[in-house]
Amino acid sequence: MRTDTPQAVRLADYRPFPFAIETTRLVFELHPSQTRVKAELAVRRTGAKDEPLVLNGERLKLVSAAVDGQALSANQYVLDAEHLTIPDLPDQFVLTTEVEIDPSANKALMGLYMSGGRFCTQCEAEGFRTITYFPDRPDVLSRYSVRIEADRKFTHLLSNGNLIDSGALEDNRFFAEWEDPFPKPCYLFALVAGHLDVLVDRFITMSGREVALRVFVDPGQASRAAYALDSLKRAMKWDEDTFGREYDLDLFMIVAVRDFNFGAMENKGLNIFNSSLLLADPHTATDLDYERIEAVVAHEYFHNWTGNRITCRDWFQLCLKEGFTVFRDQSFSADQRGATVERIKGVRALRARQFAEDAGPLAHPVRPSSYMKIDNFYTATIYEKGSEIIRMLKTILGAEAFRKGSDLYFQRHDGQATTVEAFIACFAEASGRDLSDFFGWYEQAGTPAVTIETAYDEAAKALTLNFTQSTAPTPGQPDKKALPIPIAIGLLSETGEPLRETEVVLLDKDALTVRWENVPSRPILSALRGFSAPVNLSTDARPADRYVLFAADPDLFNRWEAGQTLARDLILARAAGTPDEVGEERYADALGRALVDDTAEPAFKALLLALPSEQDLALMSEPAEPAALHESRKTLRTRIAVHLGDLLRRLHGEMQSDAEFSASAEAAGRRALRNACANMLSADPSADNLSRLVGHYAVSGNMTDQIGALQAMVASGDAQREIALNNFHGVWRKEPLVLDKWFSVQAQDPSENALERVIALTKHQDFEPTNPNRLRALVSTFANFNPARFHDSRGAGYRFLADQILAVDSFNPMTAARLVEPLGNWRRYKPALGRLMREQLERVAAHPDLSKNVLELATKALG
Ligand code: B3K
Ligand code: ZN
Repeated sequence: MRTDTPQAVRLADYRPFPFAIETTRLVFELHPSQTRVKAELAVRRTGAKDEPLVLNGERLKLVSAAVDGQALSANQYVLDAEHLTIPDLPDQFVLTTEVEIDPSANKALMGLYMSGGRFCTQCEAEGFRTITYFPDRPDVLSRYSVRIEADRKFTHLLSNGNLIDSGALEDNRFFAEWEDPFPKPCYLFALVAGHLDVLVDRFITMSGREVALRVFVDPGQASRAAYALDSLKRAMKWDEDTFGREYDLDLFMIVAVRDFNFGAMENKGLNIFNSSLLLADPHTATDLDYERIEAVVAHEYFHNWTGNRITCRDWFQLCLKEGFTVFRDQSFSADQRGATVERIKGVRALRARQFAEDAGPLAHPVRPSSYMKIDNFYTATIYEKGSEIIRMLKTILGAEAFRKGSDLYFQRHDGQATTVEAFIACFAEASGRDLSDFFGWYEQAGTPAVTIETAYDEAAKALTLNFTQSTAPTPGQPDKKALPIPIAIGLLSETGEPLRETEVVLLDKDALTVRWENVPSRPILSALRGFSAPVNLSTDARPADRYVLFAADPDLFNRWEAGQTLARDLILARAAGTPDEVGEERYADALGRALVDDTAEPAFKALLLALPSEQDLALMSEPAEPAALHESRKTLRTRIAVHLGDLLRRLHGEMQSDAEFSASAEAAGRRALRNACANMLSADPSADNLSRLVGHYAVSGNMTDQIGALQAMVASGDAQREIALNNFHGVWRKEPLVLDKWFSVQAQDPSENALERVIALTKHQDFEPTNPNRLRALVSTFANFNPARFHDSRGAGYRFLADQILAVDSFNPMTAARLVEPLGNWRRYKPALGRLMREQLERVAAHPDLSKNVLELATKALG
């Protein structure tokens, strides 16, 4: 076990930095293993006279340091592994430092590193300190000018802001000079140097300014950036129309890189993207890829205002930029692709990731109050629950007051590093409402449980609704208070006619009773419409009521939700040994009726066909028994596949389009429904169905169809799948992004020997553990999306994951830490499994050279 217990950072300890860095001049002499970085900082004292200047710096070789041109001798500063400290400084001075770094050895992919022969950077949250000595904290804003010198073999040398000069140097080298007029924190600094192709376009802003748009990709890949570029232009326009936000520089650049720890990064004027979230064409990308590209391009662009122009005072305020920006990208996607379908997908992801986090040992508030490694706090809670909070704010205030509040925020805090309190204060002021209770959503972890009980008074034609809320304790927060929960409710008659339009009830105490008059007949409650709050709702509805909602609720989110709840209860009942066969038939019938409803879109029907995932089911049953849940869910799938076989086959045929590929939401919806039918049919592996899947694979003219067929074939367990898998590998082995899919499809193999397959794949020549995409495609997919096989009764799945965590931690701690989560919820599983999970967590935690990242999560998970 490590002996140096890492120190926690606490919100309560925040102190402003005692110096301002007015300008930052950086000169990079790029070299794969010996890059020189010269920094010239114009510093002004803003704090007390006797404060030393403490700069962060890690893995840097200090070559020289000088103040106002006078070289510092060794006794004039203190150097340790993480800081450069200089005492006795004047009130205003210029500090110059020169360091040497080794980008080629950087496999952690933080700071300056190399990917596919090019240089690139990732600084958020604390990567800049591995580039040069600097106050690496988001509240130190500085104006940057950057000079890059590199070998002529590169075509482009890029940094933030505007290109102001470039030219040739001796020794076959050249340079570029960049200037960013907007003060920024160092986490938004970026540099790219490489041999790149570029896709060029322009955008005219709402005030008539022309912005040059550039997307840089690997040579020969420019046409695959077209969708990203189109998404960018739509996002720029949308932000002007919806939030009044105009782009500010004359140039906006995006660069795609293959080795990246997460999705993308919003560096000022120079976004850097994981190539999986940028490159797309119909042959290699699925509709899901297209959808994510659109959303992430928008997300990073939206950060220009929510994150860059207004940034965070400290990393505890991370949700200030992330929650709001996720809300903005979700609203954009809803406008582009349809609100209901996007909301259902959003809620599915929220429940699978954030509700799971909130229910386990890693639960934390949207604004946490302490951390060891901030890298570990880029969580579903900060992002997705952070977005849900903004959504509720809008629901509670109404669209107009919400917009007034956001206008005030942009106007008041432009150019600042600020806090969540300051943000909420703008909405309180603009709406004239007291939002102090609302702030509880940021400070309290855990998913509230809401109950609604109804009583209908036939004689008085009145309905009484009794609401309660409670939140279970989470680590460090034993007592919970009531939060203001907006609950959107409508009423239907027993025959499915609307009885009362949607109304938002604000449940802001532990219990609340509401009485509605003039309700003509016994109503059916449609509550939490559109998932108006991130809570777990239970009501006194009977299954019969849910069938009415499933068939007729005008709120399509709740129509879907009713189907999910019915399916969930049937699967849980069977897993508990009390199957309801009549109920299962009834459900299949109702599903069949929903699938032939001509008014519903194919994309919506595809969502109706997807049963609750095994992970969601595990969250709903304690202790969870993944094997039983898997079997029970499979039984219901088979029943549906048999019962609705003719209909599914018919839809599968009808949804096939031979027309030219379109990336539109409508066309994607048809493909989604076709794939959903194929997937359901794979649960009934009759000769007819299996040959249908083979045919689906053979005729697929785009990656969505191809991967849909391959997934269904793998799910069927039939021997033909090996032929298809081999064929797929042969065709795509030179396309890294497609090969990732090949790994991930196999990681989801439901058959008994899936773990052996996955272990064998870690020895495959195409498995590259240093590439986060490839690693995630195999290892994370297996641990997160193949619960029946990951939770192997002998603990072999857990042992495999622990081995992977330790191996990856030796070179990339941030990515290793992201693998810990599937072991984290060990308390929720049946004791025989929970013990084995715990054992592996203990083994990880006891490793002598563990990173702080993994140590923090493993220790918290062990509790
Ligand atoms: N802000 C980055 C995330 C950085 C993650 C650092 N561990 C991307 C985003 O959320 O837009
Ligand atoms: Zn973000």
